[in-house]
Amino acid sequence: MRFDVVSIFPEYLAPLDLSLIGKARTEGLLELAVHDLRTYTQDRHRTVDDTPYGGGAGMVMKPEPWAQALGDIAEASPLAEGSKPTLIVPSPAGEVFNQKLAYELAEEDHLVFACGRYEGIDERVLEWAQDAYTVRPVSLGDYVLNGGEVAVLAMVEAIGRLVPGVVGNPESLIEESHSDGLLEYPVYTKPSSWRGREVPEVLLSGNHGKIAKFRKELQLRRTADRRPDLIDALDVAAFSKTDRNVLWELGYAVVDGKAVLRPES
Ligand code: JBK
Repeated sequence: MRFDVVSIFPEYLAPLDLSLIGKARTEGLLELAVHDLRTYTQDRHRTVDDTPYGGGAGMVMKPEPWAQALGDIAEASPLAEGSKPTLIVPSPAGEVFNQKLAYELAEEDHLVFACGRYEGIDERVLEWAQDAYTVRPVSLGDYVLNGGEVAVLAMVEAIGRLVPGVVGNPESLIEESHSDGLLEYPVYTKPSSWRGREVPEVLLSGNHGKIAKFRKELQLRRTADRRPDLIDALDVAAFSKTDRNVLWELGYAVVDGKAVLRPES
């Protein structure tokens, strides 16, 4: 898998030299190049922004440096003639990034990330780029960042770790993919008694059936508490009687395979 990242702050991407992703690059599992957008400018001041047509606060990224950068990167793509690299444009106006999209993008062989700063990139760049790229504006979530770089760090890590061989122990990937739409259960390690706090006794019992049941109940409880949106999305028809009973205790009834809050709760 090849990644190209274009940014006016290439040093921002330095963490990608570290840890899991850095090791995968050293081992040749991932190729990653960071390009400084300013090297694609033509003027003495290496200008990348200008004032917005129609008015408004802030500046907009000029189209031509982007066309030069993205044109060069598309030309150098390792993909066969006739298949397009995917251009990911981090933007609060994009589709929301999630694990499903991470899996989908991990199947691609060439991903290019365009990091905007200021109020964003001239919209015509995204239209023009569709000739050479599959263009996808993608958002990390509903909050304001100063630019796309931090979003790219998160997406490259989430996608890169799904590439075969990048995560040393593939068991950890399998466990996540089985996470069935619920938040993870809490974890504990030694000592079993720490500053007056005990590890739940069942986890010391060696009874794997009881442990699995305990963990599933905690998953359901914390999901209902912290992420009720995930409860709404569950396919409860596939749930065991035990899990349905936990949902009932948490105030949900099952209607047409969906968990719905009981009116009286
Ligand atoms: C945001 O990916 N994002 O979520 C993102 C990218 C660039 C600027 C932003 O404010 N939220």
